[in-house]
Amino acid sequence: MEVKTSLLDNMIGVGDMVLLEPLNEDSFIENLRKRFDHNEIYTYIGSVVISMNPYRSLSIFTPEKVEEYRNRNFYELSPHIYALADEAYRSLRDQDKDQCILITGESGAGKTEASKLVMSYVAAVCGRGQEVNKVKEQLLQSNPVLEAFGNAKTVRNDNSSRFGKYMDIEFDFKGDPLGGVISNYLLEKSRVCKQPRGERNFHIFYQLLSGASGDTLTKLKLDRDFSKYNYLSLDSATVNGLDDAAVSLYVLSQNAMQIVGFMEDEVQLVLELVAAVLKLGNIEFKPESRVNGFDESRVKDKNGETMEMCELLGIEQSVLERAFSYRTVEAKMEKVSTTLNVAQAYYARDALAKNLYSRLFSWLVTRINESIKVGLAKTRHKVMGVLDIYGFEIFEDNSFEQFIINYCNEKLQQIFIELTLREEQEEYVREGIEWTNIEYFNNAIICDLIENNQNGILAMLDEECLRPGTVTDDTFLDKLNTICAEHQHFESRLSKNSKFLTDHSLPHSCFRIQHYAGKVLYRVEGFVDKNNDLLYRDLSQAMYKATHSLMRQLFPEGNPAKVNLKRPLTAGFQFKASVGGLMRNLQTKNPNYIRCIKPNDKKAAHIFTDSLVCHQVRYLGLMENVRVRRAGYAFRQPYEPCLERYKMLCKQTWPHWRGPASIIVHVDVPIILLMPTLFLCPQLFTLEERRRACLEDLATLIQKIYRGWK
Ligand code: AD9
Ligand code: MG
Repeated sequence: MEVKTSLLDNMIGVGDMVLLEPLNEDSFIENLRKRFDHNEIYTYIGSVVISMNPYRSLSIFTPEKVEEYRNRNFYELSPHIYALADEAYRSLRDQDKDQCILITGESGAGKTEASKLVMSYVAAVCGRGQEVNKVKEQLLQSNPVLEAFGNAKTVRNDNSSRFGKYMDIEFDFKGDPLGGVISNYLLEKSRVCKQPRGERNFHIFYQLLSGASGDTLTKLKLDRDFSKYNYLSLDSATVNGLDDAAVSLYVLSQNAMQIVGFMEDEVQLVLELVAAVLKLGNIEFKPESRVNGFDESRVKDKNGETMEMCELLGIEQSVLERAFSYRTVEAKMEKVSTTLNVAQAYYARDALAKNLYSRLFSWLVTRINESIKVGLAKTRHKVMGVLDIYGFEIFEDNSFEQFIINYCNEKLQQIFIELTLREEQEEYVREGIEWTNIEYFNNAIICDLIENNQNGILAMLDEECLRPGTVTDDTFLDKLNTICAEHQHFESRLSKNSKFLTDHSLPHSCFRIQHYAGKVLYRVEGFVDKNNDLLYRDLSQAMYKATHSLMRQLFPEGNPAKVNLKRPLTAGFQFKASVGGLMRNLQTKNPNYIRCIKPNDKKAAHIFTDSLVCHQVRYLGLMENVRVRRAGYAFRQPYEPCLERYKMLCKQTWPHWRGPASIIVHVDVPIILLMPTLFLCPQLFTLEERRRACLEDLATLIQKIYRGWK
């Protein structure tokens, strides 16, 4: 039988880890490897899909494949991401259950590609018609726009998402898409000014310089030569053929912007701001002779970059230059101006570039949402959420950005644990099924270490940022040392004030967290600053004076009529709040999991590194996932839909059964719920096969009757 061979075939390994015999870590990895070697990149653990990154294009994503998986049951065909997408879409359409697709895995494991495959599958199988097709196109084309502005080449991934993205796609009662809403999470804006070795700035900068026409570049006062721009790292700008593709990628993102609904003049405004960021990076400062004993700096406009930037944005050069030389603090009714020295001026310049770019990115998301949002409708929409967030990162040097990214991954792992390991076991106990608990590592303690409102790391960072007096990254670390020293997942050097012994082998100014996915050493340098995310008001006011309409819009706090003395929320606080909101949203939906695994560290096809895969299998908790699934009931359905699906197979239930579904399911039909997993697959397949045969008989009968009528 086709079904059985696809899931049980020994040559290519088993399609569902639940059926693996014997089950241990070695056989698990061996099974993944066997399948990977046979181009079978997908494997199930029950309803969870493990996806191995093939690092090459496979011919399994064709329109024919889409047709093959359409309207088929999850276990009928070989494991495929389409099967998960189909199952989620049909539950949404037919059972009115909101769905979310949770895609996790480390950087480069294939999350973004997986999210695009899910979206394109759903787009292919849901309704047709001019209006519906337009909505689909817009939803799909939002991807290249956001990738151009929010992705970059890193050492881990040539197209690494440097922002988190969650997209709710909304459907009407028939299952036709109506539109969507995108939420974005903290863009890694430090990349705008500085990139780690071997990495690049966001794609758009390179796409624009190499892809735009000479005419466009002249209008934007830009030069095609990357090396002219301080913000574009040179060592990696020409690596891996990425820039060769920049011309076509530029065209692609330009087209995508049009499809998504950007007007021509809006695209121009956006590109002017991208150009302004590059120009900002080239502004230099020189010390001015001391006035009144204070250090001062002046803009050194040796090559006319400042002037050009001011022309692009419609800002008076003297206004911008003044904003780079002074800092005004407003307190109560008083205004105090202090001069900036050269280092402070560079700091202000970079803060402006980072803010400008990240606000532009958020504006793009808002603008896309305006295009794709669903018009007013009285009925409730069905929703499918797709989450594609930056993957877990461990670098040699980890900073605030990695801390935030890894915190987010901890939260996702927590949801996975809650829903697949903890709740599943609790369900068995609730149902009165004999059950021996399966041990697993619950990362709730690490989430708490980071996010606890009283003494979590983020709360302490905020406390330090808001404390009057001299605050430095080291005073923050001191604070962490005294409070976290007892926490088993936290390691740091012994603090002066602390009586707790901690790891003396750690470098200075670092702390280490034992994350669910491994130990990560964080360097505190920049934590306070990045969390504060301050932009001197002089600069926002200067930006607000621009005649460039989008620029003004991005710096509303620069409006002198709206002086707000309240301190802006810290970056950590905002992130924690938005991740909290996201988790609450996800918990209201039926989750579908895709666990992505990276087969090697070389970004290469055909290489499967056991140790690397093993590490991911461990921290993703996949072994525990199989054990729970195996010891329990791999294929489950609530009584009613189960009865509905199979009642045709049984005289007593067909066509009507008026008693409670649970009784008939238990008693009359050899049904899934009572069967232990290992016996279950053949059982399920038999049921499915009998059902299909029954439907075929019915179809033949109808045809006969129809012919008879004719
Ligand atoms: V990160 O956390 O954003 O840095 P992702 O999103 O997990 O990471 P991504 O989807 O960007 O990784 O995949 C990395 C690269 O692997 C892609 O650019 C492709 O070159 C390659 N990849 C991933 N999945 C597939 C696939 N199904 N088929 C072919 C793939 N190539
Ligand atoms: Mg990604």
